[in-house]
Amino acid sequence: MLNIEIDGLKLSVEEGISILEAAKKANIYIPTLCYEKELSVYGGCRLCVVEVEGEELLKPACATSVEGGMKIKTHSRKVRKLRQNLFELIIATHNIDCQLNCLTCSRNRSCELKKIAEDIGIEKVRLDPIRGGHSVDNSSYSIVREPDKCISCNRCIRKCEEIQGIGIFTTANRGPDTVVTTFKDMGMGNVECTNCGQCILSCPTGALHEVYQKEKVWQALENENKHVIVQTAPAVRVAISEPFSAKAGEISTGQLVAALKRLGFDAVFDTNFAADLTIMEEGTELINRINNKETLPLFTSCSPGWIKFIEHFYPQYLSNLSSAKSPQQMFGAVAKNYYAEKAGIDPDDLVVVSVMPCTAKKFEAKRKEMGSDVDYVLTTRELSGLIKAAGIDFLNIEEKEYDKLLGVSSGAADIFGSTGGVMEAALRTAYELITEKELEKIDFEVLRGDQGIKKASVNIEGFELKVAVVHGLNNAHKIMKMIDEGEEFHFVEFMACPGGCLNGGGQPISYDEDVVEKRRKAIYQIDKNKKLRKSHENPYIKKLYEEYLDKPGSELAHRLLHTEYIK
Ligand code: HC1
Repeated sequence: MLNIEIDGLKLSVEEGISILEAAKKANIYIPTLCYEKELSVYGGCRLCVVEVEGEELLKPACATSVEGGMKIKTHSRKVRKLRQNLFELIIATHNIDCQLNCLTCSRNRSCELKKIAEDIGIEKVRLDPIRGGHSVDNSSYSIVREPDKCISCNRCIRKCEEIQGIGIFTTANRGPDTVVTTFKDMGMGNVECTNCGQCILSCPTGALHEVYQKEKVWQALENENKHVIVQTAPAVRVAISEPFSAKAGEISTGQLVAALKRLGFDAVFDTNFAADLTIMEEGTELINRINNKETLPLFTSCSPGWIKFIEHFYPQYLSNLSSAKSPQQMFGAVAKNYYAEKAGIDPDDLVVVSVMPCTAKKFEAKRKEMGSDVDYVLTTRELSGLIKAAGIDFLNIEEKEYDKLLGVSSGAADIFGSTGGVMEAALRTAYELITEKELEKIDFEVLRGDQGIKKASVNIEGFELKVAVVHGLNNAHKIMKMIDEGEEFHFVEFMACPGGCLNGGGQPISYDEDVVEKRRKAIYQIDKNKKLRKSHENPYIKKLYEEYLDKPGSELAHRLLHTEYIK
């Protein structure tokens, strides 16, 4: 341990950590725009400069390691002046129109520039803008890029490369003309982007945001000739209250349903119902593949970012993907067929809206393999905008329950929202379907938590089922290498986003570093609180098979609920 002093506080800190980390441990705030805990240190914005006694030049706190005896000042006059000057330069290379267009910017409530301007006491920006005029990149179904709002903090570049193992972003030009772009400026829709939206979560400004479908949903709700229904993904219920100033990890299922009803949806259903259905179809596929000695390992197919990733980088493994559509798309197919028939609605008059924590779901709904079963996809963030626009007091609204037919789900479906959840849900069902015995311990702790690759072996009547759980696409590269080198698995769960959908690119932007862990705890709590915890015990799933689909893997189930991905 090293003894240092920060702002007069005597501290004992570990060797090798940065001044920024040491200050953080002592609850001393140092502003920064380019630093992000899980990314490599870039040291580009320089806002974290501090004064170290005996050194003439100020030091970037993120890129300077602590040394024994250091005496550091984080907000001396010299530091404050330089920070303000640096900030003005950053603002000048940011589209200055943000002074005019702030009201309409996607990040007007969560802009890090605005926060830092206040934190460091900026009263006036004295410099004229140095650049602007880059066109908006609208080439993607999921993500919009507005280069004039980019401050070249490099976080999206590092996130995409280091965490997701892809690297679609690069910088072009030099000096004040530096701009973040894609290969040959081709646009995000034309490069190997998986639409995961992790870059949006890292962007400190409004330079990256989802493709909005809010207006289309308002129009559908206002059209009296349309019957508009909505489904909500597992991870939305533990994050939707955050934009209403609730702390992270609140369970808001009842408020979510009530707000959607107040917005005017004709029925409020749950993607979780379709998650239970996915388990029935995917579980059956796994059992068949093992029994018939077909292609293994089976890969889960519900994360559309992962699907795009395997299409781009490992097309030779496409036949390993489960043919089961994702719960979002299964819901759409069941709604446009079974629900429409039961409710006596012409499918052409039925509008299916999804609320997803995910930007890639917008792309998934537009894939030609999916038909037009899901009409519009809103992110959790977009839905919070609709609720605010409707003047709903979200935190105090009286809770409501999902509509029954496609709204009842098991706890196994809830945990789909976390990495490891799909596998745990599948094992709860597969074990009981194969053995016809009750699974005594239904919590598979070994599959939970945020380790990048988790492996387990489950004994099912003498058969050792080897499974793995992977999240974050850089980890997907790693396990694909392990599989290439001959490591044996029967079933692998992949989620594109680190942490799973809880941390999807469409979730509220949070400054709480533990936000994913808090959301995860909440989602496992929902599962624990439920009586119904296994997909195959869901009475409405049984009813769907009895009344309509016949049995898992039936001809009709295949026509509606399965697909094929061809490169
Ligand atoms: Fe997900 Fe899924 S869990 S992919 O992460 O399988 O988005 O929440 O909706 O479809 O159910 C996302 C979450 C979600 C699907 C389910």
